[in-house]
This record gives sequence, C-alpha cells and structure tokens, in this order.
Amino acid sequence: MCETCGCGNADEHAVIQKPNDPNYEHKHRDHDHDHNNTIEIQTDILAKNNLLAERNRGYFSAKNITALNLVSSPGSGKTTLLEKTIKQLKSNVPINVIEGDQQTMRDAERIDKTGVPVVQVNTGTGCHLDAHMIQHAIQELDPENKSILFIENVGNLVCPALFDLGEAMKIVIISVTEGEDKPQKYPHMFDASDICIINKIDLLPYVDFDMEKCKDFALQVNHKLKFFELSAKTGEGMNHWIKWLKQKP
Ligand SMILES: Nc1nc2c(ncn2[C@@H]2O[C@H](COP(=O)(O)OP(=O)(O)O)[C@@H](O)[C@H]2O)c(=O)[nH]1
Ligand SMILES: [Mg+2]
Repeated sequence: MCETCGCGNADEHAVIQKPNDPNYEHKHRDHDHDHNNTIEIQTDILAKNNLLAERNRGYFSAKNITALNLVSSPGSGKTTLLEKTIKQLKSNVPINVIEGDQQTMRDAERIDKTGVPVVQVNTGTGCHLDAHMIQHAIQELDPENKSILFIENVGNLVCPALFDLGEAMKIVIISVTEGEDKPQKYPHMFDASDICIINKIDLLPYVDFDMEKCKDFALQVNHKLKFFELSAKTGEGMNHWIKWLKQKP
C-alpha cells in the first residue's frame, strides 16, 4: 500500500454520485495524515476492508449478482470495453456499473449513454476503490437480482490488487501499447486476477508487443489465468468475451 498518496484513507475522500447530478462538486473531506505505526494502521485498514468486502459478497450472493472488478493502468481501454460490452449484452442480462476515478464524471457519463444504471465514485487523492465505497454505491444503484455489476476500478496496476471489494473476480486488462513485461513488473495484480484481457490487438502491427511472451510472463505469476485477446475498438475477439459473460450470472 502507498504511504504517501493517501490511499490508506481513501474512503474518507470518496464522493459517490450519479451522472447529471446538479449537486456534483469536487468535495474532499478533511483528514489527518498520521503515518505513525504505519504497518499496524495498514493492517487495520485491510482487515476492516476485508470485513466489508465479505458483507458485499454476501449481498451479491443473496441476489445472484456477478460483480466483476476491472483493473488496469489508466488508458488500457476499460471504459471503451464496457461501452461495447454493454451494447452487446444488455438485452441478455441486467447490467449496473460503478465507475472509479480520482476526479470527474467523464466515465459515468460515457456509460450513462449506453442506458444502464451507473454511479461514479471519485476517490480524491485515493488510488483505488475499497469495499466501503462499493457498499455505498450499491445502495445507490440497487442492482436487480440475477444481474452483472461491472466495477471499473481507478486506473492503477498496484493498489487495487490489495483491496477486495466482494467481487466474484478481478479482471486485469492490459493493452498491447503497454509492453509485454507488465505481468513481471506488477505481478500482484496478475496474481489477484482470474481473467486477463489483452486489448487493442488492432494496434499489434504497429507496436513491439510479443503476445506469447506476455502470456508466458502472466502465467508464471498465475498459472490459472484465462486470456481474452480482443480489440474493443474494432470488435475483433469480442465474441469470446461476450460468450463467456453470457454464462454469468
Ligand atoms: N486502437 C485502439 N484504441 C482503443 C481500444 N480500446 C480503447 N482505446 C482507446 O484508448 C484510449 C483510452 O480508452 P479508455 O476506454 O478511456 O481507457 P480506460 O482509462 O482504461 O478506461 C481511448 O482513446 C480509446 O479510444 C482498442 O481496442 N484499440
Ligand atoms: Mg475509464
């Protein structure tokens, strides 16, 4: 966990709002930065988070909701993938979306255009979503029984790996412009995920990206990872991903 970015106290900064909310404002609650006893505090934060995550998991299980936590570095194409996925899937299954970013409603506004319910969580200085934010967001959304909840986490390949949200699984997205070595450099995220989506394959002819090496590196970290290679832009490979989603919830 970061010691300097304030992620340990991220929930104190969180602002949860629906798109087009006239009361939208950039507000951040004040908090104290006390970094004494850092290890104990971090342990407490993760223990508290895990407890709330289990409550979320119980809620999802009782309502037969499949919660999928999309994690990646900024710009890998999470929101684009969601926009395209929702268009193809929303007639088959009810979908809700929680969008996480430090600032702005931009992604929630993009998802809002697809016609599914969405809330934006602005984490302020925080670099990940946590289980408490998700608890509040699902109170706002009130997702249907037997539905899919997509959670787009804050773009960051580090901290979101540590925070269980109560999701069924984490899905890590890497785009071919990021280089094939990311699973080696950020192993925790690939270890914490069940699915790895390799996006922007339409750009493969233009970038030095070794697909097989990338998958090998990822499998060295987590031999159970399942891969989808696709382009959210052109739709190439999307059919396998959509077929997999149709088997949920
Ligand atoms: N060429 C290409 N560009 C993509 C693809 N998916 C997303 N993008 C672009 O990548 C940029 C970041 O996408 P966005 O969905 O906002 O990424 P996020 O930050 O992970 O949510 C945008 O300019 C997208 O149009 C893809 O499959 N191929
Ligand atoms: Mg996004």
